[in-house]
Amino acid sequence: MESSKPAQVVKNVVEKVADVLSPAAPGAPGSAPPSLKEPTTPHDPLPPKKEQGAPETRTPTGAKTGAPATSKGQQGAYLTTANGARLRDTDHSLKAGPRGPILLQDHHFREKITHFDHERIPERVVHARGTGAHGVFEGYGTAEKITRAGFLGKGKQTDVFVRFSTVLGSRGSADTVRDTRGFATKFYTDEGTFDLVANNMPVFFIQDAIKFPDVIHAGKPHPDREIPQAQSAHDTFWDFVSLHTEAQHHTMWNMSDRGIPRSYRTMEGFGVHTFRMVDAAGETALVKFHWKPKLGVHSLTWEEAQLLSGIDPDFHRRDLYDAIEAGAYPEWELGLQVFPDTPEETFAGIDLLDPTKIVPEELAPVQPVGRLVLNRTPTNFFAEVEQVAFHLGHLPPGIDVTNDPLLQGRLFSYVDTQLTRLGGPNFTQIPVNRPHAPVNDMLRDGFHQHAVHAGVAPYRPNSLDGGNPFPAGDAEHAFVDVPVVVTEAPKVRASPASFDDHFSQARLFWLSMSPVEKEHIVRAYTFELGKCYHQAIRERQLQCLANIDPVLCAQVATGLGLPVPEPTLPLAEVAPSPALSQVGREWPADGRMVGIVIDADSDPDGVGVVQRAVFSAGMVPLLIAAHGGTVRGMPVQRTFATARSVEFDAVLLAGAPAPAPDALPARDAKAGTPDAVPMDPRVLLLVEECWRHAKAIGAWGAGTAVLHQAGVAGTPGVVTADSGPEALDAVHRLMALHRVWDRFPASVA
Ligand code: HDE
Repeated sequence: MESSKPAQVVKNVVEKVADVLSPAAPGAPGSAPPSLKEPTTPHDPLPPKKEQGAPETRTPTGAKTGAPATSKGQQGAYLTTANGARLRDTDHSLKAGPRGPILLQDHHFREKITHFDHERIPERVVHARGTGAHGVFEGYGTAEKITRAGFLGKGKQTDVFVRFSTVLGSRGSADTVRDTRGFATKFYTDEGTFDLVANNMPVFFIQDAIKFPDVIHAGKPHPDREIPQAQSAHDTFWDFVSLHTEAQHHTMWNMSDRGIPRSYRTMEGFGVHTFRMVDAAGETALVKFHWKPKLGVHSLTWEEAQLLSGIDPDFHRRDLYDAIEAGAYPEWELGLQVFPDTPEETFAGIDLLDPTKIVPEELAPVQPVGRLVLNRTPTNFFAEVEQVAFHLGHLPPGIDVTNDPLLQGRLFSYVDTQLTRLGGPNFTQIPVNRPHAPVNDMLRDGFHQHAVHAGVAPYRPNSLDGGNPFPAGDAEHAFVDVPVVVTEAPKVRASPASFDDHFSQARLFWLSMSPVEKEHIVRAYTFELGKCYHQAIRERQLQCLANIDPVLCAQVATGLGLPVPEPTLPLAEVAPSPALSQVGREWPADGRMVGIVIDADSDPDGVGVVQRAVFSAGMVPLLIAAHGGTVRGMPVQRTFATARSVEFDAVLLAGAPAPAPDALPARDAKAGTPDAVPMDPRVLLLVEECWRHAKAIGAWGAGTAVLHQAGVAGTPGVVTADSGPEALDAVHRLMALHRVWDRFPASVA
């Protein structure tokens, strides 16, 4: 097993192994916590907790290397007011006697309560639920021939902040719902901030920004009873997309496994629109942006996604932070599809301004231009993740927009919404939004102004401030709008005829899927339409499916118990794009979770060897046992009460735990199985679910009995071995394929 990590990551992992595997590690269960003093006098914050194995939690001061210099709060020992006066008491309001009314003069009470009353800001109208991380982008230099953007230069490193999100749910909604995901990146380049505000799907529901309120109103909860939360499985959504058929391609992506990513780390990202790049000589090219995850594209199964919504609604947040804090830094390559900038703005007959269309990678390969590594979690969620503000108009010299009507509308919307959300026009001064390039604008005053601008002449021309600031020219790397010719045309509310094709690429996507992926799509449509109350809406969407593919339509119609409609349009002749399928390739398993079940007789030395091997393969081992604390000196990270299969990417069985006193009633041992011994039913459930979700399972020694009793022994992706390392080796190889695909039924060829 080879680890593909850089030296620093390996170092982190090795240190972590030492920490977590040592029963005497500070804070480990069973060891005496060294600094757990009662909070009566000021003392140093607690060291990071080790109990749960994965995350290295920050100190409460946020004083971790890399925290921005602006970070403050809870640094000192003594409590003060917002103005710095030390306080003697914050637990009692100032009253007229111990039983009397509160006095208006209690300025500390009023400051504390008033600030609290205003702690919440409006959530984003879309993409409210999200998380983020800091990192570094390094250019390869390969894009230098088409753009003068300096951050893409060879070896150039640029700080970044990335925010991932779902679209429809509120800020407190679950991470694993079926939805599109946002993937917005802020590059703090030397030439001004560049925001690549992308999604994990390359197409959008609508072709014109003016339809955005329509599609979002349809997708959000019903206005009368405000349900369902973060779901597209309801009448208003399907009502809209079945009538507004340009949504059908994006809807197909949502119904595919792309709608339920395993992790933010395993998502592709797409700029969706075509952008224009310009080189130093003023030559232009059209491009589409792609993020390619180093770990490959990997999704949850629908049942996992549903279980996680209840068991761990923060699953994607936790996954991102755990991976970064364990040193398994998520990585993506930035790639470009490049097209000649012709007056038609088409490629291979595809209109590059139509955001409901892709250009298959087989026709225009994605060319890598740089690498993104996320290596630092936020110090303060609100300050960074909530307050970050992206905008498509944040463009460095060398990148410009096109006339895609969706892109054009977005250029207006982002700042407009941020003015309300962030309370005024000065939000670029918030630390996470501050450019790293020097700023010398003539914008002044307004709510929440933090700058103390010197000078008297924020206007041009002037002589009082020495004529400053001066406009820059090419030599000073000024941003220049590409002088694209605007054709003489009447002013109209209309779309080009090339935007009329709404079904061919939905069909292309469907035909590009493997049988198991098709099966998942059929089930997703059947589930979602099955949740609609109105039969007319189901029938109308079936009609759309008939125009995409007869097999898809027939399977969904069968599931719904409805007749199969005839297509109303000829089926498009399209060549599949194998690059769209997630099945059939191998990927590194970095940062994935391996559950190891032990019982009261498990051998600590043997289990320790397996734990270290899991770590050195770049993954995180979590010991699961009947109770917390330690088992034969081994620190336990999960118990049968806290563990559920959905948290793990694979499970190893190093024991066959007998029913614990607090277990639910045990199922009778399966008659006729070789090891029909009483077993904790929660372990059987764990194994059964892992099997159902097509995860690799390995066992050795006593653990093999669990396989027999769960009825999965000898089936694909279930490994028995003579030793733990051998079982792990086989399981690790299976994990590279992401799932044991053979286990899924695939009735749709
Ligand atoms: Fe957005 N979008 N969007 N969008 N979008 C917002 O801006 C909008 C679209 C995307 O993590 C809002 O600050 C319009 C496509 C992401 O902070 C808002 C249209 C793509 C995020 C807005 C689109 C996106 C947003 C809400 C149709 C993929 C989260 C809060 C013309 C390429 C950014 C905010 C974050 C957020 C408007 C369509 C991606 C309302 C009008 C297409 C990743 O301004």
